Amino acid sequence: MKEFIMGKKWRTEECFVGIVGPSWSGKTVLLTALIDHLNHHDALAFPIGNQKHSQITHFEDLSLQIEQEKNWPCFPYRQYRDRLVHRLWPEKTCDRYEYRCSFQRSDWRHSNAELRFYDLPGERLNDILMLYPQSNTFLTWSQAMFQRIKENQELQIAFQDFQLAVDQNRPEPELLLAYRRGLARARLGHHPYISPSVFLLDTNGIPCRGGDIETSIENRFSGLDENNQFCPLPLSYQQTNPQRVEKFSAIFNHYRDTVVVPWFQGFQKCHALVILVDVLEILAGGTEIYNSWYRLLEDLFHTLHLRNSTLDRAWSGLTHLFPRPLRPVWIKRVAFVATKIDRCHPLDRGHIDRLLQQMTKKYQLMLQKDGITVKTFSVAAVMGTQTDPNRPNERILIGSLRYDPLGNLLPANEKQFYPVSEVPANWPHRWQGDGFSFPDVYPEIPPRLSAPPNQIGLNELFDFICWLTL
Ligand SMILES: Nc1nc2c(ncn2[C@@H]2O[C@H](COP(=O)(O)OP(=O)(O)OP(=O)(O)O)[C@@H](O)[C@H]2O)c(=O)[nH]1
Ligand SMILES: [Mg+2]
Repeated sequence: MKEFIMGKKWRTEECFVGIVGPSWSGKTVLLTALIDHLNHHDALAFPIGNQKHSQITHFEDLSLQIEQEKNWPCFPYRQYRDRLVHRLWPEKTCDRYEYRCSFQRSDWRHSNAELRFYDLPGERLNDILMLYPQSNTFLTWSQAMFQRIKENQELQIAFQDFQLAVDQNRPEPELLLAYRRGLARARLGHHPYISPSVFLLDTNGIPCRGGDIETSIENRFSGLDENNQFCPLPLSYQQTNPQRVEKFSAIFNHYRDTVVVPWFQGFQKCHALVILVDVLEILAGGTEIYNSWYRLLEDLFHTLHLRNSTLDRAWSGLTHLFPRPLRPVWIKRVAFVATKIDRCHPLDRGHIDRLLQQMTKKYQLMLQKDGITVKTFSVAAVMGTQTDPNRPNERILIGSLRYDPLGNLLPANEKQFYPVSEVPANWPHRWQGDGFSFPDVYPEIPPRLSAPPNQIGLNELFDFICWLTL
């Protein structure tokens, strides 16, 4: 009885966490590794709390609750962990997912914690303009899309046939085909704003494949299906072709409400946002890729409702007075996270945080001004590399490379020594991606179920998002 009373926690600290980032930024791997560490907590491998020796106990997977609610599908953590054991990264995410768990912390005397995580396919971020109040109708979205194309030389080239088809008021099938070809060119050039994002990943989870334009557009639609496609149209169309505008508006509204709004609503309920920035991928991509990520961050902050008034702040102290379902929720913490830092040499890992700081400074200041706590982290959720103990000062790593120099997939073979680039201390003003190389490697995790993967920085990120009462 005494034990029962001593072990009883009187309050539940809830924290809903949205993990956001473009496709391939490392969201699913990060969440899989984090859950594994919480589930099998070892204070030495995953030090948390002020003294860095707090312990997580009474971990409970609450997937059953999610299944019963039938709202979001449940994040398949165990399946992803098993893939990692077999040296396969998790599959790319094709649906939205939720994971829910509860646990106690030895440094929390009176509360236990309930955490909910939300993971999405990164492609859906491309539709973010559809949520922004200034571009959430068909005509305003169209205007915003044309503006984005106008501002970027490469996009202008990608969409020049489409622009011509619009100017010549071509029939609808020609217009849609020209737009799909533009989307395919933008995809091959790794540009964002491939919207509607179902062109890249349809609602059945089938991704766009193909290394050339014609294969990329095969069986791909600029909308939910062949009969429900739309493309941006200029304002002048309202006078010259009102029926087409009306038709596309109806299709756009349906798409926005069924594909885009539901994920947004999930994120709107979050207390913390984890925004992933693949700094090494950006370095290896060049200035264009940096600019795309930068614009995406801008759009994200324009769209999400953040706590931004004195009244909001006053409310935040009173939320515990409300019954749980009625508690007001807003984002209180934002973590900017550079991922996959095991792909560069330990000598340079300090520079990654510096680059992340430089890239996100504007948004950090904006968030802090709104009373939101912000921090940057450099994380390797699952280590795939080691350093050469005999050459600690040379930029040589040991790992099992996934691709040969021609881009052909290699089997998960023996490890090899390979060179990596030096990470600069500051972002260059202009650079070509081919000057940097941080090769993709196969993952390494212990097959034993209670042994989570080696990580860097994930524990600090967890402490930041979990420390709700501050
Ligand atoms: N070395 C290393 N590679 C990683 C790590 N995390 C992710 N990766 C690599 O990045 C790829 C994408 O990771 P995911 O977690 O699937 O990316 P995502 O953001 O969920 O992507 P979508 O599901 O497409 O939105 C993986 O297949 C790995 O190749 C990491 O911690 N270390
Ligand atoms: Mg994913």
